[in-house]
Amino acid sequence: MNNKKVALITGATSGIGRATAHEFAKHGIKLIICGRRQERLDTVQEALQKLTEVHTLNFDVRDKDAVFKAINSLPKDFKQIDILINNAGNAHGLDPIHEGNIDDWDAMMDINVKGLLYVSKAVIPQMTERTSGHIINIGSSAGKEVYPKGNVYCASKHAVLAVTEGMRIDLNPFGIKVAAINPGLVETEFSQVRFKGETLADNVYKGYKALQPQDVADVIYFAISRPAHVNIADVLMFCTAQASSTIVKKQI
Ligand code: NDP
Ligand code: 8X3
Repeated sequence: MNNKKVALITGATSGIGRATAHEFAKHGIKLIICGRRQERLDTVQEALQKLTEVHTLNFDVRDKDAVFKAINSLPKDFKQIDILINNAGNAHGLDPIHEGNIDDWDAMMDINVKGLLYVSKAVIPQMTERTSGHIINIGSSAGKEVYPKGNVYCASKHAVLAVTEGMRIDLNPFGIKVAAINPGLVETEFSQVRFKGETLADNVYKGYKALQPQDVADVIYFAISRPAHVNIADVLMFCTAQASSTIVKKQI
């Protein structure tokens, strides 16, 4: 009999999600890795299948039908999801509200909030049925405070925190753990996406040591490896150089 836990990680093709997949694989957790870039999924799968069993799912979290189709298509060995890491997301743009781009707003609300809800809706019923499971939503320090030009991204991450708290309350009768892990600046492809590949993105992590994806993966693994009676409900983590969204000590 195979007793290994199964984790589904969204946004596993890059950054925090990919580092988490690596960390979980080291500990023998079976993985369902998700993202839109199939070649990246294949690369991660190839790297990790020496350590654990890995299944890939390619879908856009914005596409409700694709989310359900993908998760319902899981083979028998991966059907029981014990751990859900809702990580897929990004910032799109950094503009004052009166100059914001509506397509950017749609992307952030559709991916960071609605996408997280769709994936959760597809996974939660089997957790309530089994009365067990662990859901970790990747929020942000931007879900705890609003910074200049952060407006809609901050709103999306405040929503992630509200949804997390709502899940924790509603899933309490089922013994399901729900948590939010909220990092500050993490050096990933995040700024490339936010600034659409502009050179501005190159400077975001310069002059200080930002959190690395592995730092966040370490905390996620710590959270999921606690004893059954312990739920790490909410974590705010910064690099040492960062005190708040707007205060970062940089070498000039
Ligand atoms: P990356 O850009 O490196 O990774 C984002 C991941 O999300 C990719 O794997 C991407 O996969 C996936 N993704 C994005 N859009 C979609 C979509 N529409 N459908 C499916 N998957 C999608 O960024 P990070 O690792 O930094 O970001 C991960 C999470 O961490 C996000 O929720 C972000 O808001 C949060 N966060 C990041 C911080 C930072 O400073 N970097 C700080 C705090 C929180 P693909 O493109 O293949 O679909
Ligand atoms: C990512 C961190 O400060 O760019 O969520 O919003 S920040």
